[in-house]
Amino acid sequence: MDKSIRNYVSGKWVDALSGRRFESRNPADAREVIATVALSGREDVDLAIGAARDASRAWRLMPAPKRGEILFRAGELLARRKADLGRLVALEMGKVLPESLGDVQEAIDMAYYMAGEGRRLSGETVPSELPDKDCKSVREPHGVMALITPWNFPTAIPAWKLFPALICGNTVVLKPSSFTPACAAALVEALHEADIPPGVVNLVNGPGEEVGEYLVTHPGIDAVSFTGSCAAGERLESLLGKLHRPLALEMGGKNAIIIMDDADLSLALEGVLWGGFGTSGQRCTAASRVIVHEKVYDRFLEMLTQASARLRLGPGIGPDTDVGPLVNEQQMNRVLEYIRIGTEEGARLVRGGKRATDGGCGHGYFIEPTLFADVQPGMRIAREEIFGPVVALLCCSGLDEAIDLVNGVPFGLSSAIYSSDVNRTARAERDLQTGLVYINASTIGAEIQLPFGGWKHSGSGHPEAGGRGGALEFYTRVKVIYRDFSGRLQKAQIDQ
Ligand code: UN1
Repeated sequence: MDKSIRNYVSGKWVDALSGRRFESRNPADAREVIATVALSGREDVDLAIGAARDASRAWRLMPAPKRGEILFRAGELLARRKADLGRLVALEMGKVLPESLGDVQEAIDMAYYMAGEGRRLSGETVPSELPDKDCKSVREPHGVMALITPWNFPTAIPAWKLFPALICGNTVVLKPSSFTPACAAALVEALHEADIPPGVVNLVNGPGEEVGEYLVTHPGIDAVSFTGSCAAGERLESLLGKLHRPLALEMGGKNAIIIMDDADLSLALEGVLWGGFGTSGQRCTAASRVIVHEKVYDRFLEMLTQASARLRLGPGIGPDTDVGPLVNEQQMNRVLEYIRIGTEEGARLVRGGKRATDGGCGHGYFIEPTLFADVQPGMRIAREEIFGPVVALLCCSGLDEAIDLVNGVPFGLSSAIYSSDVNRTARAERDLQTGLVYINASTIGAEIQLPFGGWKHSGSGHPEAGGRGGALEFYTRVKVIYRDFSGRLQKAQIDQ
């Protein structure tokens, strides 16, 4: 497969003005080019923002249920193409096919859900303290939004941002990760075929440092939503703070699963394998720490060691693959570096730890599922996000210590507890300081109808997904309207 991916500006697929292109390659076999892609410069970003500005007024004034119909049609197109898109995700990003299909399904779900929000988008009406006066709040779009999306959920996360932004009446410029441009283009193609008016959605491709920064700081942008690394998010925070520009950030995690001595260990084992090694650990919600009660620690370690040895590495599209490649060489090297750090810090490497090159893995970026035992809370591998198939096992003496360990890192995205004691799980539910808490389930598996957002360094407090209380808060701004029909001067707080 070798696609040609262009930018999408004013309803047309266009090359970068410079004519330059870059390549998107298969991480399971880097010899294979998946797509050649328009390499944008500042002038391409200017055009995209100009198109979004021109389209802004008409889109804002289109009734939200009508906007919803377009989103619904895009959802139907995605659903019809799910099998092909799933394959594309597996090829370009590397995750296994069932997960790739799930990625696409999440985009479809979001399209349908946000289409329905077009008939809700509610504000408030409340009584006035004065006679012959009414008060209401309405939700209005920001205007033109820049959306910056990562490679690990190459259709789901762009959809998390696109569909809420659009239903709320914003026009957008999407800058997807330059490692998964074909997946993002497929999503935009569905909107194009669903007859989204020209200029409402625009797509520019290129690396974050060049194109992304220019885009988000551009005077033509009104608000920004970003998902990606902490380092990039913090940089955006400092740049956009000065511009007083609304910014939603979803960044890293150092998520943990607690396993109590009364847990169903087989169920917990499945949760750890899925949370730790699913998507090769490349999820912001990945379970990279497992905190096990001392009474079951040795037994669980043994179970996990054996089970992780059975995981099969291979290309995402392979029917027998359990764990796919890392997305690129840089990520692979970063993870290998963390494995070196863990060993140097004195953690006990019980499984994996190396790049895998056997059995058809020779030209891809594979790392063996890796397990460190006896990890101490102060170690870097227990505190920093690794974003790879590396799980750190820590031991605890009871629930309070386990909760302190979960909370004792700068991140706060997701956490989980396995226990059959309802009182213990209730205490965990109350005291865990993460935006997502799972009971007897792994750290991953968020559903789109509820907000998704991290606490502390994991996010900026503007969750994705969900409706009111979730994405719709950030993708709109609130306007309060007071209407006085008394025909005389009335003064709030003063007239009694
Ligand atoms: C991410 O971890 O980067 O919760 C997003 C899940 C998915 C979304 C995860 N629905 O597993």
